[in-house]
Amino acid sequence: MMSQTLKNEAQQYLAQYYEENGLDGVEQRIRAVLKEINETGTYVQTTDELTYGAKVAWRNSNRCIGRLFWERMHVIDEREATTAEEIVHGLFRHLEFATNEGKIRPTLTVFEQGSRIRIWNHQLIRYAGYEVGHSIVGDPASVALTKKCMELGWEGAGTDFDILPIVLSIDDKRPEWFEIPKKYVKEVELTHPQYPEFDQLQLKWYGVPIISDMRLEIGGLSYYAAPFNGWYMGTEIGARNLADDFRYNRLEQVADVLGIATQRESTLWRDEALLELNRAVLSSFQAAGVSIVDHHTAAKQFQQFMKNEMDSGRNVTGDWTWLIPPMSPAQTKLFHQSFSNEWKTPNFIYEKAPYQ
Ligand code: HEM
Ligand code: NRG
Repeated sequence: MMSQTLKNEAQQYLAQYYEENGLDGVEQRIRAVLKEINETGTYVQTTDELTYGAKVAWRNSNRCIGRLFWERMHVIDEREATTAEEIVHGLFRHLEFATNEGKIRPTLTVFEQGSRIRIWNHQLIRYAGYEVGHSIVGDPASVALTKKCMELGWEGAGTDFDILPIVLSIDDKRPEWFEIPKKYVKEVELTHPQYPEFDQLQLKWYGVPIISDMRLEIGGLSYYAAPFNGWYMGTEIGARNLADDFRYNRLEQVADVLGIATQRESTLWRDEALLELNRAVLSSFQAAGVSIVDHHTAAKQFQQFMKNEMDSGRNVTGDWTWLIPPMSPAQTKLFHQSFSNEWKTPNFIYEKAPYQ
């Protein structure tokens, strides 16, 4: 970033941080930061500045329906970690702390600023995908990363649910991979509250979604390694990951085991199978004591978030196409609202994967 842009962004964020937290001394802090940029070309944020910035980045995530809880995220400062081993242990600590035996804690771990450290995984925990002949075993969304892992010497068991290793690179050094110890990975086997036949599908999903490939931007600084998590909304698993025809594509099998006839579209068998699959997701997570939210509750929580923001004198930005849930969207208030999709900073930004 150009030094003048960095100065502007730094100044703007510091003003916001001091203002929103009712702190004194903003002029002095800005003077010190400008001097530091003149002398070193960049600056270092305090843990408090960084922590609040990460929370505001969540608040500004236009595509996220879960933002009501933005102030209650745990931020872990791992900027001292430099070697791959130190970083991976920081990631294991994140997994353990965030999972919390199922009572999921929204958490973000931040590593050194800049782009030296890259996490290659899209999420810290995700299933591998293998091309086998003309079909795919596992998660089709993971095929490219899975290939890379295998080139690096990793071997998966070849099931539909192999957890990928964590892949890290530092500078332009060859990436290293680390298998995640089982004790850090909570998974939920899916059963249906009414239909025992559902068990035959042998479906499961992991408990904690931890996005690890987005860049966190705060006050002109970029943190390329800043994985974060909340808990799942049930439809992410039941209406997308397991249902999309370009993902696990399991709707026909769900219909088959539940005895739903699939001959005619107008019976709405897809909708029926989707509903039962989503009931299974929510009830299995609940029975296993793993935090999850249904889309109706999440949409109501989002209305509370909007109210809180308006009461604080801020306007809420959002991306309607992402905010509406993929099941029964018109049954939520969100569907009937519109949002400005203006981009605010601090925020999370997509980055091209290091292996592409
Ligand atoms: C997107 C829910 C926590 C940042 C989403 C989506 C859902 C969601 C349903 C859309 C995902 C999709 O369609 O693929 C939730 C819930 C949370 C939560 C229920 C529980 C606390 C968080 C946290 C952060 C965050 C802690 C960051 C600190 C984002 C971002 C996106 C997103 C950046 C967009 C991702 C993308 O563009 O691929 N969230 N979220 N969310 N959420 Fe949240
Ligand atoms: N749809 C993705 C996860 C995207 C983020 N969702 C959250 N984030 N709930 C999936 O794996 O299905 N979060 O931080 O809680």
